[in-house]
Amino acid sequence: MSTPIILEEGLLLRPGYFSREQQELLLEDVRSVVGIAPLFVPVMPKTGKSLSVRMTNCGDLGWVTDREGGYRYQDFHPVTGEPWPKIPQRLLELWRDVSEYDAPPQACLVNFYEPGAKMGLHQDRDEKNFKAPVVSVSLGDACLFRVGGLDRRDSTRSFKLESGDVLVLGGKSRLRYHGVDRIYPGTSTLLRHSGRVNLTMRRVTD
Ligand code: MD3
Ligand code: FE
Repeated sequence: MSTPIILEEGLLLRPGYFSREQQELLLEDVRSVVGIAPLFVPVMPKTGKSLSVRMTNCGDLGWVTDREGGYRYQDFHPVTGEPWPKIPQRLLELWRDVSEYDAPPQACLVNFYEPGAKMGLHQDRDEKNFKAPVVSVSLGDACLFRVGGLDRRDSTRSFKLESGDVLVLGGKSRLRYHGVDRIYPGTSTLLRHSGRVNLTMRRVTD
């Protein structure tokens, strides 16, 4: 199952990597993570504007943002103050299968998109390690994903990401601009309501 498709140099799509049954098990994993580390509303540095996604993390480190502290990784939940839960085994196995990186992921960001939520074009550069790839899993409703180049002004291409799809962003693509333009509500029956969950695993240090 799942023929890798090279979308750009270093940007690999594995459509339907996870079967429906595996997606359901992954979603149970996500629900137990959210039970320990509740979703929070991330807020942009300086402006204090809320992002439209809600998020949480698992792993040794989690990505957080607020008005005062800005974008960063920290080892505790910003609301509960508790350490993040462990990364579920199934996701560690995915990383081992597709990352071609020796060490396990340190951070797994969980983004939850309601219909209408989006993520503006940005680069992922809050990590110290750009040699390790980013591995991402989509669950629930499909989305329109956009990827550009290393300069914000570079041209972009758009792709649909569906439930069970895996993206591997490595090499030159690790620092490409990317974002999520829209969610297509009602395109998946995986979640109880409409919406999309994205899981993104990363190395933060070397
Ligand atoms: C392409 N998340 O959390 S995941 C993020 O669907 C983020 O929630 C989006 O962008 C989401 O930072 C996209 C796929 C992804 C992640 C990192 C990338 C694509 C990428 C880095 C470089 C190029
Ligand atoms: Fe990103």
